[in-house]
Amino acid sequence: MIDVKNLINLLKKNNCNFFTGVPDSVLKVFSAYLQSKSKNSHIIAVNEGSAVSIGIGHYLSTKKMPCVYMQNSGLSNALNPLISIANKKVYSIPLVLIIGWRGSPRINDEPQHNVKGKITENILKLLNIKYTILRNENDLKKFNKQIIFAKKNKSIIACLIEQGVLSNRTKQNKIKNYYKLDKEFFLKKLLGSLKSKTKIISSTGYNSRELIYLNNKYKFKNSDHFYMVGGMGHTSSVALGYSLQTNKNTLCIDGDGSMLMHLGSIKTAGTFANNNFKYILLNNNTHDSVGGQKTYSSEINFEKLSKSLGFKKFFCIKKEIDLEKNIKKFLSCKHLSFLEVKIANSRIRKLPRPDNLIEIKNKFMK
Ligand SMILES: Cc1ncc(C[n+]2csc(CCOP(=O)(O)OP(=O)(O)O)c2C)c(N)n1
Repeated sequence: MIDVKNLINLLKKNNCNFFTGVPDSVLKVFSAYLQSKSKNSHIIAVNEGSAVSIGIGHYLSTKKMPCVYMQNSGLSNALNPLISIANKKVYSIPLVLIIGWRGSPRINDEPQHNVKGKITENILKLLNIKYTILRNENDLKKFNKQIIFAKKNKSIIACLIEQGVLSNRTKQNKIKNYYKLDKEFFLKKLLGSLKSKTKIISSTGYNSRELIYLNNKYKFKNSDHFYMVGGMGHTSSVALGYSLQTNKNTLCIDGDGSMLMHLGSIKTAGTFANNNFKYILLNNNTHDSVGGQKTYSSEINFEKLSKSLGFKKFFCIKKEIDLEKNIKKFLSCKHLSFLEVKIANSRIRKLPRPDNLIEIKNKFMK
């Protein structure tokens, strides 16, 4: 194991003291440490390409190598600025990448992570990015040498970290709840209020897993589900593409982290969606499922935002009172509508994960 403090001190010793990235469960102690100790030099980005780009900008103004962290699933979001701007043969910008390695060949993970995990090293090799697999404190020495090389050579360097490797000896804060409305209570009422044959497309994070849990528990019959186990931020696009070819009610249930990751997609939905497309934002102001890091979405006026992006009606729910009535108003609205639900974090321990994805897809497509 590696004490996260030692990893961060190694970076700082190399004058790499600006951090930006997208939260990841493997790296949750890393971002928690930054949040408590380096708040002023840590930026939580909405997606990994944006994190790399913030890092590039930092280098341009300071000549100092930034640290960009991400889950390996987000490496593909990062590819564009990594290849087309930072690459040695383009602008040659030195960067340190800290990559949470879901689905590494040593670990049996969920299907989407297993696919990415097996090719992560090859992606780095293809990009000519030297990397160290960090498994214990000794590996930090090799990583240190690579950082010194990258600084001198103005190149990109990376490390891969598997689940359970990083530890944090300092006490960690509990995940904060920004809102009160209970998630299970809301989703149960929602699923119980749907017309038959409603199609639901839900985001990665706890949202899909909470829906699976509720469907198992209460055996709701009126909806078919497509769970976005990966493709974070693309929930509304999948829902849009689906809804345009059907008259069926299509509900997109998104998280705030997921929505912000590719916020522009909501504009596409606002422009092109028909009235059978309904968008629900479960806004808990956190990346609940990967450690509770803030998304800052509580600062957004979603009524103004959604209306300026093309939605005709906006609804907001934050209390249990009149919940069913308010849900029905939204569901029966004949215009393109957006519902923001200000909601508490998930309270269910050990949420289930979707297991047979092909069966789920076939059932959804029936
Ligand atoms: C491209 C990509 N980057 C990062 C992740 C890691 N990740 C999984 S869920 C999640 C947070 C999602 O936040 P939100 O949509 O608010 O849902 P919540 O966690 O609150 O349930 C993140 C960052 C990922 N799956 N894919």
